[in-house]
Amino acid sequence: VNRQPLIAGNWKLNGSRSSVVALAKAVAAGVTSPVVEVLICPTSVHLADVLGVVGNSPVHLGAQNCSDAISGAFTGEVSAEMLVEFGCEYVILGHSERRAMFHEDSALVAAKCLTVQKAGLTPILCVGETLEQREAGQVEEVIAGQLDALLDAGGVDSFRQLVVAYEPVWAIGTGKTASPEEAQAVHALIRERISSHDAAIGEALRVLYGGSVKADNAASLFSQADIDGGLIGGAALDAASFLAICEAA
Ligand code: G2H
Repeated sequence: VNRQPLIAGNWKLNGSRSSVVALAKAVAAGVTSPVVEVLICPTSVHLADVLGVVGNSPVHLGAQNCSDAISGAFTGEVSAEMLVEFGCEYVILGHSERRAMFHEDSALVAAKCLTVQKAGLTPILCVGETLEQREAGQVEEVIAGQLDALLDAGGVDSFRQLVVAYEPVWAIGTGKTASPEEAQAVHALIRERISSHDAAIGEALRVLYGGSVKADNAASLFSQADIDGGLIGGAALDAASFLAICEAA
């Protein structure tokens, strides 16, 4: 199977209207390769401005979170249909920051995945273990639990229109990166878990690596057999670094 590499910029809680427009312009101007799919995910309030820049470019647009509800009395939430209306094709769900700071559990993240898929969005489902869990030898168990929540809720078919991002929590924003071999081992586990339910879906599933990916470590990560691109935080806020990472994919 030929899986198209995906490089996704997770801009997190950063930027002003003018700075995100400038960043989006620089990214759009620098994307030349049709081989790599390039995605940027600004905050929801910046989507309209960024859509104005990338709407007619090869750069795809995504959001960082979404409600599991369709509409109604859910103060402060943003719905999948709203994201679609603002040009989003993807939405990051279950990022470790949301799991840790906003108390999202795997059942809620699974519900969100199913809701956004119904609206036509592709979830980027984030999974990953903490340092404590790694040191306790629980990597496989933790990742399996995070994947199984969606397998239980939606079956293996819910992995057809979905991307998984493996983000070891200890590597996020810390400057520590999993070695290419460490990451590959977990990516292979993830693919295997889905393949055991449906070989074709597992084979087609794109699994991104995230956690302190930089221009100088990207190529060695992306050269691994089961690493199909990256979810990029800090380095995505600098157009030159982000474009260099896209080139490495
Ligand atoms: C992990 C990643 C992007 P960073 O959160 O999702 O951020 O590259 O800054 O570690």
